[in-house]
Amino acid sequence: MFAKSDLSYEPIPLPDQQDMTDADRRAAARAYFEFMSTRHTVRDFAETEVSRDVIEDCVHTAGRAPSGANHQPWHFACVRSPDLKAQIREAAEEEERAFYDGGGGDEWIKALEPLGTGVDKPHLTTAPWLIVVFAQRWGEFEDGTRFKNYYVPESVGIATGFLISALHHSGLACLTHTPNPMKFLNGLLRRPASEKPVMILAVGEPAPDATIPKVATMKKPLDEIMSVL
Ligand code: IYR
Repeated sequence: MFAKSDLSYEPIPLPDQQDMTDADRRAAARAYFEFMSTRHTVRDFAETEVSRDVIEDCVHTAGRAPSGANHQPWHFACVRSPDLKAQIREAAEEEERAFYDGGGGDEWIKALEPLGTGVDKPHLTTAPWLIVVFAQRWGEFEDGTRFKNYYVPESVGIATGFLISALHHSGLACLTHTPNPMKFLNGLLRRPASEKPVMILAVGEPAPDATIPKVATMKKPLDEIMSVL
């Protein structure tokens, strides 16, 4: 993506900033909190189609995230092919079977009980899109030479957060799903060995009768997650 010659320092004025008063900011911050508080992880999806443009704009937003040395060490493989989704489901359920049969360890499996998760992953075929997030361990210049990436998990985590909030903003629900190990995704989605699959986001409209586990709404209070010094 990069040519070595692109990488020199050239400051430009900060573009396109909002002009807000402190009162505007208080209203905006509160409204965004209220809006994001309506986001819930959903496991039951409607099969209703979601257009490719919507997914493209949400992934475009993810690509606006900050990253180590601005290397943008991510790739989002967006799967809508029913055949590929079925193959992903089959491989993921096989791994989940090993996990829930004891591979995950007693403590981990017990911690998941209140969430009601299990081996069956119907969302992998019912959701109209699966977005598979890949982290690029290293990058390549146009001439094929490699360069190191920095803070890769942090950068990909931030971009995925941008993606989840863009999906919610677009009226879509998602489920972050992490079968373990996920190496099978490189083969199915033809991604290079330099990329590590990080998670699958099942994306779509929630089913009309979708439920969520009550514990998932129990968020820590502000005074537990924030200190002011
Ligand atoms: N990958 C498994 C297990 C799982 C792990 C965590 I941490 C969760 O928050 C939920 C599930 C699964 O998807 O069932």
